[in-house]
Amino acid sequence: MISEAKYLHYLNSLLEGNKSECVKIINELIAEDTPVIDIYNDIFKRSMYRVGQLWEKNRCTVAEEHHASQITELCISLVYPKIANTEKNGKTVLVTCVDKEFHEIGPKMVSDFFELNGWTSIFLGSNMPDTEILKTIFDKKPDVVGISNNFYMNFIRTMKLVDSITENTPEQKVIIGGQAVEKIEDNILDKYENVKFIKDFDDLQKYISENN
Ligand code: B12
Repeated sequence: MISEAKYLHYLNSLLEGNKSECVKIINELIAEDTPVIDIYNDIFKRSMYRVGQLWEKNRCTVAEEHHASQITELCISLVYPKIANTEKNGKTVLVTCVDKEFHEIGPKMVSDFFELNGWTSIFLGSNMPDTEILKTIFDKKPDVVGISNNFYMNFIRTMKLVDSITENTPEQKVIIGGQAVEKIEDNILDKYENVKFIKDFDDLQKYISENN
């Protein structure tokens, strides 16, 4: 559990664009052996959601939001050495953003979370064309494909991609996540046998435990 004081210290540093202070706080948490999932949920996710609220209310500029994203991505990579040496279980996940989706922090953390649980993860990042995703599925034959979609305008693209994957590789297990998907009615995925919506890390932990 990360203290409120630590979170607020990080958030203020992030909003000030104080990269070195953010790095210092994360390095301290790592040195204290704070669980990766706590750093991801209670620092990175929470602070970026707060940045989003401030941006919505015009209390944070677009430049400040971009800067906060850059600092967050840097800080996520500081945590990676805690993940890198996890013993592998032979399973592979492919994690990607849907085409025209630029929010890559959430799926990057999802990719790391799979690695923390022993999976090999292929993380493709933002704005991936469907054809390239399909090609990678054919080449790498992942056990699971994870698709990320935060911007609601891209939801139609997510469903198109899900349709292409299920048409071309009907046995492929697919999970989809992100804030755009959260808002969609549950039963939209009912017709797909192998497609599941995953809301957050608790949900993901459950999914991974069932599929390890
Ligand atoms: C940073 C940011 C950006 C950055 C992204 C930089 C980057 N390198 O990623 C930039 C500047 C590019 C950006 C652009 C835009 N953004 Co923006 N952005 C954000 C912000 C502030 C933070 C995103 C983030 O990192 N969150 C933290 C991560 C950890 O959370 P997460 O992504 O939700 O991930 C969690 C779950 O959703 C889930 N999950 C996510 N993906 C996956 C995938 C799988 C497989 C699984 C299992 C789970 C999973 O697990 C994660 C852990 O719990 C959010 C605010 C917010 N509430 O998130 C707005 C937000 C997402 N953006 C928004 C908008 C509107 C935009 C723009 C349209 C703005 C504009 N007018 O240009 C563009 C759209 C660009 C596009 N086409 O994608 C809206 C989206 C609303 C909606 N649902 O449609 C939000 C919510 C802001 C708001 N309050 O309105 N943005």
